Amino acid sequence: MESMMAEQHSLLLNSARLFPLPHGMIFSYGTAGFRADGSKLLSTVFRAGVLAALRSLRTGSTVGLMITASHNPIGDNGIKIADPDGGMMTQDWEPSAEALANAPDPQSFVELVFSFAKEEGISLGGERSAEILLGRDTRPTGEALLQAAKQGIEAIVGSVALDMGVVTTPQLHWMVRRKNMGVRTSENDYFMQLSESFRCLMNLCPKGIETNGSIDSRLIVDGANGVGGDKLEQLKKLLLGLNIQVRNSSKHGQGILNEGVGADYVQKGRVSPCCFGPKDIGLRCASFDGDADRLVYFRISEANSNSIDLVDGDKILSLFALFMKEQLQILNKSDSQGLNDVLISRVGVVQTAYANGASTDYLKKLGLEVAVTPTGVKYLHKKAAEYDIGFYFEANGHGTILFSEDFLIKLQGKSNDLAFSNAGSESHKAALRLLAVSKLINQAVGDALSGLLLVEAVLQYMGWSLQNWIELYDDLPSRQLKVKVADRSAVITTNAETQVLQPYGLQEAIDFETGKYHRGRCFVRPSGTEDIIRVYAEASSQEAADSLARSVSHHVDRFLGFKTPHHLT
Ligand code: G16
Repeated sequence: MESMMAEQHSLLLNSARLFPLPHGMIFSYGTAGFRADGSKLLSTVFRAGVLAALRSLRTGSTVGLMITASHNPIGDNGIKIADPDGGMMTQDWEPSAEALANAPDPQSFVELVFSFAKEEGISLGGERSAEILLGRDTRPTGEALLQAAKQGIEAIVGSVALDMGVVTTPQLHWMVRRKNMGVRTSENDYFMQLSESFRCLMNLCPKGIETNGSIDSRLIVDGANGVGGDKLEQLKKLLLGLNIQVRNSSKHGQGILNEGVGADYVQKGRVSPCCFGPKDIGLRCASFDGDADRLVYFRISEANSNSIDLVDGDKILSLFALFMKEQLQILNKSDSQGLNDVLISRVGVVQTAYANGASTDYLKKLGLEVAVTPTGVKYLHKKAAEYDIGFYFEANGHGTILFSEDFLIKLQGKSNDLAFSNAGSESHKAALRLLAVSKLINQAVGDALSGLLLVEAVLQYMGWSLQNWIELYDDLPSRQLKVKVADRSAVITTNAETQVLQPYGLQEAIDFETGKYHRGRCFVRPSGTEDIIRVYAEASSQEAADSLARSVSHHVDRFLGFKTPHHLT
């Protein structure tokens, strides 16, 4: 045993020496893992590899490591860690992840690893084995970082890294979840599951609507010059009933990842991405981010081809909520006539402070419980998992629908009963639709590919054009700004990030400005993925929202001593 420990110690120390901490850098575990200039991340990714191996040993299950900086510029990179259920790594481990990433030298890193393993009851030295699925997006620093992650994993005796190649973040999370369920995990399995459940939903569309020609089957998708466009090119070959054209896919090789393209650019700036213009007026368009875990829709505006009508995560959520509620009603209506047992379900929606006030009003009018969490999938996902059916979406396009295991078992049972007693009835079809949604929409994390297919299937079911969807409710005018500051950690917030605690006095200034505007709402928070403070403002007119955002940005400048001008994004 002692010699095994000694072997483990020296393997870890020798490997850690190959990845020294860059001078003067401090790494923080942000909204979605570590993120920084890709050339500075070798030690962080190596250490995250070690951490992932420890997580796998601790849970006795496969975990995942995704090398990506998602919506950030191409020069950045980062790492997201997936827990055995496919969700983000448990928040309990974040402080240790940060401590390991910042250990000043190899020796202290190794000491920390051993003491953390002891605290967590993990026995090092080869008694158990760990398995980690690795993936990366298309960034140029990805391959070198992936090798660093592998070396980190292999520095824990008995650990195995399986390289899944260039994948979207949601694909990797999906693979981890499936692996731990003991079912097939290949990319082909992923494509098959999506295409088959999509086909099933399309086949369950009411007859007549399917063929009435009111819905344009054309859809143009901006792939952010990243991995998502490439994967959609593959997936679309398996899809019937959709005419998808992919632009800005990394394989086309012309544009730069996330530069003037992608969901973040489109949603924050409310502008069309590169390669979209007047020729696309009136067409249904969608945009992914760099690792395809965000989805927004848009339409080139008729009045000005540089501006767009945006359909953001809030409206995707509202469309899904409306559809799902209708299916549950159909199902339970037959029950109230005494045909079957009522399928009790606790349905809830989770949003963040960025949710447009009009969307929250709409969801509440649908009779849904709406919860608010801080920004970050890790918070929203956890909350949504408390419901039988939990919807979560951030306005920026991150989101999914979670089904509890218990509910799915009951739903399957009910569908089987109906197939026997009332096959082909509306309630039977509603049960089948709900089951198909649970297979189509990624249960591990928000997924632009599966989200897009569900949007398309729901629009088809409703017989809705993009215009019908846009008219679901009118967004309150809003504006988001970024303010560069010397130290973003100086801003501390509370109440799901809607109130500033520090610096003292900033909240009073925000309240004062907000009070000047009809239906004014404004908050500021430090980004956990970029070195900036984000400012969000909402008001009854666009001019008022812009003006509120600007004046609050000036206060942020004033309080945090920033010298260069902030800019609209
Ligand atoms: C990540 C998180 C999202 C969050 C976004 C922005 O997205 O997964 O939940 O909304 O960062 O966070 P922040 O405002 O703190 O910068 P992504 O797409 O960049 O991985």
